[in-house]
Amino acid sequence: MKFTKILAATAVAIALPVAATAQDWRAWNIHPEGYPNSVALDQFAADVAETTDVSIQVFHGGVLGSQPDAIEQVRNAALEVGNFNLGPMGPIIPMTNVVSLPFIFSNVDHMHAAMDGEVGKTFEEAMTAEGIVPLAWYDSGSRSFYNSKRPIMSPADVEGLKVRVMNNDIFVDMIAQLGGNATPMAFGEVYQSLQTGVIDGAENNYPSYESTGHYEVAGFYSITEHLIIPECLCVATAAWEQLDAETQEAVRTAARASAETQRQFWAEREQESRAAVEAAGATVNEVENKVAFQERMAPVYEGFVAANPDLAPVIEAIQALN
Ligand code: GTR
Repeated sequence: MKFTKILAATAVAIALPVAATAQDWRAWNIHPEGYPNSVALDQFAADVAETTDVSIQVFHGGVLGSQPDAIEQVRNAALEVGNFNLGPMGPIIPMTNVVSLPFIFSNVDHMHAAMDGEVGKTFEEAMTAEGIVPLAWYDSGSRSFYNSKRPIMSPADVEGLKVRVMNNDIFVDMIAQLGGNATPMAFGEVYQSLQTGVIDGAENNYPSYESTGHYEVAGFYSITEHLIIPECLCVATAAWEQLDAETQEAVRTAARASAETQRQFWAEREQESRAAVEAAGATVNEVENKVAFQERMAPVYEGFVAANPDLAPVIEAIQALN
């Protein structure tokens, strides 16, 4: 309950201690207003303002900087809140790399089963210890390749393509195994790089392919669904620890409700975005033999497990849920 409300309700004139939980937070968001994640973040901020003394100002559209920088800032509590994809978190919190392994989840339900269960708790502990508390998991659908040159039907079609990836060596390796050349790049730079031919393609879900306008400059979208990466609604551990237990509970409740909203809007937006890009002239093609792509990823897994033997049980726990 808000301190001011308590004060008004009790009408106590004596000097009560200022609520230790009064906070002004800033939230980082890469997406534009109206995007499912943005709607969910706005709801989160409104609910938190309603039920606690924490006030959250949400900055949409990546105006607070690139995602890798924002993750660092939340970790150092220079920023308090962020909606992060776990892809670019891997270089900072190694455990999160597990969900960036291509084809680790066979579909979105598999991802939800993992993140809403024990695997999600394991991630929560590891992330919290590294300075970032995931309060709830958002959906990000599945990512597929798109480019300006040709439809991708088989791994051979990726050969020689310059493909933008999120900031993580796993994705560089993933593209290399398909014979392409990966360029890690900030999300906000992709449109111009596609337009000027610095890159030929990238990979993302339908809503981001559509909201960024990438379909205008890279009109072949091929449904490889090679990555299904969860996103978190995250708060800086240092900021979180400033809150008393009651406030933490209220913030968590608001975060869970925002995740429900996000997942609902997400499901609708995926379909709308696909229809919108096709109506605008993009060519979307099914990929019949996804296993051909999956098989190419064996060295990515081998290299990852060799470098991170402690994470093998997490991979196995996820695979066991399939
Ligand atoms: C989007 C995701 C963003 C960002 C972006 C990217 O799908 O929601 O957080 O990771 O992809 O490709 O950089």
